[in-house]
Amino acid sequence: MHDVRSTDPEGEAFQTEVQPRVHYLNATHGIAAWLLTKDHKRIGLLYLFAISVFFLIGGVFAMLVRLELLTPEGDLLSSEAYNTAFSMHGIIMVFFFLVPSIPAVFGNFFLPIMIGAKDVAFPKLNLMSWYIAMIAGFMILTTLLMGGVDTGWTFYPPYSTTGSTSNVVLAALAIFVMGFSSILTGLNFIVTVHTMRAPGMTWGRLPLFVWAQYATSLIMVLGTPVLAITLGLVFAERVFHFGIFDPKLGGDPILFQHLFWFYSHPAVYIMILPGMGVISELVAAFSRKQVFGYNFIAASSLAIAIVGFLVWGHHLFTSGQSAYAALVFSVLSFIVAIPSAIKVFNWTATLYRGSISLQSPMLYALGFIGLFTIGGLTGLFLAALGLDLHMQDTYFVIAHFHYIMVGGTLLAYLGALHYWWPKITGRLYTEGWAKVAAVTVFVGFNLTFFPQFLVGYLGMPRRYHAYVPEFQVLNVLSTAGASILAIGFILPACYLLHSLFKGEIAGRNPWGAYGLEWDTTTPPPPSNFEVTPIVTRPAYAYTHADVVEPYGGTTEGSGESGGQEVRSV
Ligand code: HEM
Ligand SMILES: [Cu+2]
Repeated sequence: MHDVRSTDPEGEAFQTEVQPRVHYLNATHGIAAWLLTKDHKRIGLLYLFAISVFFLIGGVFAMLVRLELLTPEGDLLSSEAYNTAFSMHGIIMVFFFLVPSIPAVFGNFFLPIMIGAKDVAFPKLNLMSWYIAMIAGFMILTTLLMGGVDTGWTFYPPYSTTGSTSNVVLAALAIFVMGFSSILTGLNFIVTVHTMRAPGMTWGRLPLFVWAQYATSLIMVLGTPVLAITLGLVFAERVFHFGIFDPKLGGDPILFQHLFWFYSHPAVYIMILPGMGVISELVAAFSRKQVFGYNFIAASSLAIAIVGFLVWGHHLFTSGQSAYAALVFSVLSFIVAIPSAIKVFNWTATLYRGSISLQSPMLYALGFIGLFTIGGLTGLFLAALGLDLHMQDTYFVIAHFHYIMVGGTLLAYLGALHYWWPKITGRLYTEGWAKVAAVTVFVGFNLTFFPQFLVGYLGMPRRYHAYVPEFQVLNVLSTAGASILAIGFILPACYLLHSLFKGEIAGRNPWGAYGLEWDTTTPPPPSNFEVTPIVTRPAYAYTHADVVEPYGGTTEGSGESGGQEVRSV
């Protein structure tokens, strides 16, 4: 990361500036100081550590699934073990990695800084959320050691309530508990954005990452309780034999699907919206431009949060629901794509005639835009009733959601990690390796998942551990891609760890980017700012020159006067 953008003398000064003697990393020492911290930045790092472990475990299960599918016969794993492998992969990746990923790590670390606050509104509750997540994590790991569950991440009854093993009970409870962590984090962010903004940080000046976090938090608070209740009902039926979902007991299994997807469709937006927020930051910073259509991007986050609650029935097209309901859900699903498309068009318009620099975070952002578009468009294929009848429960669906959840959210997560790493750790990483990793991830990802669109369209069902030999070529390509993808994840783990100990010292604003997080020192002081910033301009007030002026005027005594003047962009 030697080719920093800023050519402005002040920008250079940001680079060479010595780091503050006391910052959040060295303010207090010892394990207890970390485990009892109320500092949102340290809590963000606690989450980073925890979800990295979950990502690793989820990844091992993914590799098991892919290795089994290398050959048409079910040879590596028994069918039961295979069912457990894909179920634990899905459960861990969705509930223990993707849902918390960007909000709990980067939301926690940066949301307060980006609005000029000293912390979140409820710091103790924030720490409690982490502990709740860890209790849930411990429960799911216990489930794993007891043999795991084989219901799929969707827990459909009656199999989950009468078949399977009793591990279902603990797994459902783990997700129930995890939900509380999500709800409390969402609540904390909502109150923080409402009450803790610095002077001058009006709603219209909020960075788009903050808008995205805010919309996500609304879904977390409104949607998660439904999932908790649903899994609570599974628990009640399994343990007390209440007839809720099992037809033998007088229940209705379709009721479960309605309740589950009433949360889980909005939950897919919990997973993608924060990523979209990251991309807005990256596109602006690395095109050196005001984001095109700021208001539309901000409003589309809210629109997604609202309309996302109205489309759950598209997961039930083949469940026997009435044709009229299916029609309505199909139309609404097409509508929910509009706000996503608005974002894609606005990012593209921001790139247009921007002064683009292809540094590693930007590579992830560009990857996101392309892959998310493919994921979204194939979602529309599935939202079309006739096509979905053909493709329901095939690998096409697997490819669709991985293009969004891996090609989208995970790329955004990696982009965020690379963009904010110098600010978080105070160290630079090797940009050359970072670029190699970004390209490796992109190539590996496409090789893994593109063949799955084809094999799914040809009719390969999901969740089977053996398949007809005609499908082998595409499956071998997919497994080869997964191996490349794995290298793409191991690389950042290596050079980021190296950077942690040996990396060059990072200045205040290594990218020459806009935003309060780049105004404060690196790493930030325990209370984020020495002096409360006063915000005088809109977000992303990039000028055409490579000049970076502080966003908030009075963050620091570094003597710039530029920060005070109001610029209209
Ligand atoms: C453009 C907006 C989108 C549309 C129209 C759409 C449409 C659909 C439809 C109709 C299905 C059901 C397919 C079937 O089971 O036959 C589906 C499945 C799925 N989608 Fe999307 N989707 C969209 C965006 C997303 C996003 C943003 C995510 C995740 C972040 C996502 C994740 C999933 C998942 C996980 C499934 C499969 C669930 C399962 O059966 O295990 N989708 N999508
Ligand atoms: Cu859905």
